[in-house]
Amino acid sequence: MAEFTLHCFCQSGNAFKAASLLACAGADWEAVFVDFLGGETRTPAWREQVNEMGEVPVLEHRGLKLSQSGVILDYLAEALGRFGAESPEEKREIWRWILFDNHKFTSYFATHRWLRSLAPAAPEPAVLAFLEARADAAFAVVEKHLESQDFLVGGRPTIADFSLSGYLFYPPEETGYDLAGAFPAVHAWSQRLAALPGWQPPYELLPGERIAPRRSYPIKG
Ligand SMILES: N[C@@H](CCC(=O)N[C@@H](CS)C(=O)NCC(=O)O)C(=O)O
Repeated sequence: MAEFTLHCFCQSGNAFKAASLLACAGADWEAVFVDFLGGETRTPAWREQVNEMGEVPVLEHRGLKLSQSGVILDYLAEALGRFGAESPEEKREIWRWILFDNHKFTSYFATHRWLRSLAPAAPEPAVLAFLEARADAAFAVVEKHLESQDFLVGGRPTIADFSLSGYLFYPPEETGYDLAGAFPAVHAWSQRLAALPGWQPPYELLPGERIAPRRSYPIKG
C-alpha cells in the first residue's frame, strides 16, 4: 500500500492540485477513483465513510482523512518538506492566494467549465455569462501579479501555485479559455509549472474516463 491515498477523478482540478504536488514531490501515493459523474459522492455511504462534505479530493495518510484542497496542500507541504513557506510572512501570503483561489479563481473558473462542458443539462446563458465575467476578473488579478514574477509567492513554486493552477491544464475546448492568447502571463506561469520534474497533465495523472465536452461554444483568446 502506498504512503498517501488520494480519492480523486480525472475531471477534478481540485484533486489535480494535490495529485500534481504529490507527483512533483516524488511522493509514494496511489489514487482511488471516485465515480463522481455516476453520483458516488452524493451517496450517504460515501459521505459517511469518506467525506461528510460530499467533495473530492480527500487525502488519507497514517489514519488521517483530510479534505479541502488548501488544507491537503498545506499538510503535504509539511509532511513532504516541499513547496511550503519559509517564513511566517510567506505562510500568510500563500494562504492569501489559496483563499483567493477557493473563493474567486478556481470557484468561478471551474464552475463555468463544469456548466459549459460537463454538466448533463445545458446552462442558462445568463448564468454562464455571469460566471465567465467573474472568472475573467479573477484571471485579471492573477495576470497582473504574474507579469512581474515567475511564481505567486517567494520567487519559487509553492502550494499557492499548485492551488491556483489546478484547472489551467484542461483543454481550451473544455474550459473555454486559450490562455496563451487570453492571459499570457498566466499561460507562461502554467508552462513553468508544467516543466517541474514529475509533473503530468490531469488526464494522464488522475484516474477515470475522459469525456468529450457536451456542448461547443466560442473559445476566449
Ligand atoms: N473547496 C474545495 C472544493 C472541492 C470541490 O468542489 N470538489 C468538487 C469536485 S472537483 C466536488 O466534489 N463537488 C461536489 C459538490 O459541489 O457537491 C476544495 O478545494 O477541495
